[in-house]
Amino acid sequence: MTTTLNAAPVAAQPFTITPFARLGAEITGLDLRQPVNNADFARIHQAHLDHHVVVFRDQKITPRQQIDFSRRFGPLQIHVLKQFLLPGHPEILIVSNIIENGQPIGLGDAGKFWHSDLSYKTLPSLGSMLYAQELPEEGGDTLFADMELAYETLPDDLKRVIEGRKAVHSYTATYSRPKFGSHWRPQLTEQQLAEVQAVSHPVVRTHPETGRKALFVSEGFTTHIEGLPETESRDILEALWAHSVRPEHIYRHQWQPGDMVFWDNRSLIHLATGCPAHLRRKLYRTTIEGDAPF
Ligand code: AKG
Repeated sequence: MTTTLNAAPVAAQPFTITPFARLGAEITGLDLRQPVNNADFARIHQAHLDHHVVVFRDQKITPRQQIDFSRRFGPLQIHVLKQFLLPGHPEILIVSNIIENGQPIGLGDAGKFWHSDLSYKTLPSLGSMLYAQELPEEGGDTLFADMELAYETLPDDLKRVIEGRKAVHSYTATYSRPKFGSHWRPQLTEQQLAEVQAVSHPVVRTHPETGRKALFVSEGFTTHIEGLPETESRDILEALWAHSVRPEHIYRHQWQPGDMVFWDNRSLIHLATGCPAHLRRKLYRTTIEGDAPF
């Protein structure tokens, strides 16, 4: 005789989703240390699609729990800068300005330019989860710009010129930009360089889940629009970047202890505003793989 052990059903959690004024929503009353049942997961997934950024408040999770929860949205991507991965948990990238024993403990300038995570990969990221570990008393905000709204409100002449075009995204293009200074990022090995070959993606992408169109270019990683003379490509990209980050497209996240922010890299770009160098800031990022943009 065989006995079947029925797993106990996972209890629902009575959490609340409260939209922000312009973009984004916060989720309160959800404890990510506890299992999240399928119905609750579906609500979170929908909130992410509807609001583009969701802020899970008051979390007290371990790296393992962050990884497991992130994985429910898709496979995780491992950052090319292996020296900044959390020991024992390579799925977590440490984002930090902290220097210990003369060495940075994490990626100090993640987000110095507007960007969409891993847009320089063939399969750019679906979304990223950034979980606060140590927050400065001053500064350290993260800005998010709505690239669907940016596309919708783009003047018709710009829409016409980018229609059907592709642009090149490169991880290393930013290395040569004077704004970064001379020592902001470590040299890449041959193997690391091979992992980040430039790719091209549509300038306007269609969200694979909602069908909505968004601009998919950023100051951080887009180098040029294919098939246009260099100066025209530069002028158009600068016009697109300026339009994307108009104040009415932006949500400013002011971090609170326990925040984990989950944004959609298919519909947003983001920027770290930075904080005074003497203040410590540390966050853990998981990055979820998405589809090839179309
Ligand atoms: C990233 O992880 O891609 C960032 O841009 C970090 C944002 C932040 O540190 O506020």
